[in-house]
Amino acid sequence: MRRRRRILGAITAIATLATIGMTGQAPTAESASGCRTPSSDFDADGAPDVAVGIPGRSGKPGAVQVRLSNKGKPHTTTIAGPHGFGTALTSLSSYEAPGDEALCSQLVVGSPEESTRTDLRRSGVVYTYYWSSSAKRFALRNLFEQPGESGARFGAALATEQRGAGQVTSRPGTLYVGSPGRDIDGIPDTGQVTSFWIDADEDPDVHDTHITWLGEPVTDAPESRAALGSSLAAAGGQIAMGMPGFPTRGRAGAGAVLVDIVGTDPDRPGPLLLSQDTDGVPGTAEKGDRFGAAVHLVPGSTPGTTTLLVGSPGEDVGSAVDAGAVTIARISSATADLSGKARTVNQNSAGMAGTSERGDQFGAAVSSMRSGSRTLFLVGAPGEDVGKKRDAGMVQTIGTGKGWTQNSKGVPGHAETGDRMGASLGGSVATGATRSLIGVPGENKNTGGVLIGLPIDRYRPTFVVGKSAGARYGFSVGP
Ligand SMILES: [Ca+2]
Ligand SMILES: [Ca+2]
Ligand SMILES: [Ca+2]
Ligand SMILES: [Ca+2]
Repeated sequence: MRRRRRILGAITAIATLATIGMTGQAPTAESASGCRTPSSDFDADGAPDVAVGIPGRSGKPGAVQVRLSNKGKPHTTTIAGPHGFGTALTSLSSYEAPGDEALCSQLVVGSPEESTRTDLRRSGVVYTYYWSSSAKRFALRNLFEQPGESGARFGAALATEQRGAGQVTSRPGTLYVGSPGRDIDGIPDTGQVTSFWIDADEDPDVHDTHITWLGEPVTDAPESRAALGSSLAAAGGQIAMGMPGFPTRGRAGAGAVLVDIVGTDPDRPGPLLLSQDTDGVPGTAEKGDRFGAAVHLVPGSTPGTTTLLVGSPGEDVGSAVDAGAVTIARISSATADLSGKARTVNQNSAGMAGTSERGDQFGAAVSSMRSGSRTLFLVGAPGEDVGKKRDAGMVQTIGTGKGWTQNSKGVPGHAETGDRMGASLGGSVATGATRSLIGVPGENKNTGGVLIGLPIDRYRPTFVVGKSAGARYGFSVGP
């Protein structure tokens, strides 16, 4: 068994802001046992909501738009922020006791390009908001950052274990924050993941529970440009942390993923280092594969295991450079070991739509969805060319032979050069969402758009386009 290798985190200096006008709610018998609405339901009306990150391009301001179901009268609200605000999104609970129901689905926004200090650049900030039903707006609850380091990009990725439909949680969730540009021991861009929980106090404190970084004995030493925390996923009691720059076998940018068991037991097994060099994982670790550029976890498809999807958008398939691949691995819930052999698919594999071509970047985003009683794995290939339209993008499900571009029947819009459909994915079942969310951040000269749902099971998807040129609406979608 691997030893626990965690470097227990000293509590780092964290700025918090006082809560803005939290109104206490009287506990009721019905709500006494915790959060009953799914994570994706920010306004707690029983229907999932959609959050869209609009981080802006070329220094333009960022924003997050939330499309609330609002008891059948859809209400759209936008939170403005600096450039990069909305790069990552998730939903977090701070529920501790009856009366904390308004904190069950807080919106968490990563803003890695900003800094609250004038002597720093791109150190990164994370914000939390709660929906104020009386004020009809998201109210800032707190913001926090790590001790200063320019270029750390704290908040470039976020993950929390989500609460699906019918699930109840009664403890604060653990929020994981990636800082892929963090330097450890002076080694550039080693990257770091820090976990937090945020209490339910009126003047909330952010508690950091541990810090994960690379080094003895996970690896021999922190690795230059590993970029740990570039991607994150949490589900089934596990956390997957992508480090697409990790030099597996000494190959720059081959990439790897750390998978750890969530918890505080110091005797629990240490994290698994998974790469294309791991026994039972197909393929070969090569320069620029970027294994771990995207990760997604699906709990419980086989009892006692969690299914991990890992995107390698830089994988070459034959002579097709950066055609991309996705690895599907089952991870033991008890030990975080690989369970059985992993498999890898690309667009040339049986049961896959399309053909592996140069620059497809299949696996740049990975997620999952429900179709009838089946769980399907969803993959984005934002570099897919559609006819002569370069990088129009495509999404597809593994093993079904099905894929969709904006020229597919039932998909609104048109495949155009640079749309990059499938660059981001959200709306997995684990959040309580009922429809997949597919980012099209390059739509209309980087105005961006989001496709809500796919034309399957007789569903008619909708396509929402942003309002501001260059804003990249749909760079992230969630939760
Ligand atoms: Ca809702
Ligand atoms: Ca490879
Ligand atoms: Ca292709
Ligand atoms: Ca288009």
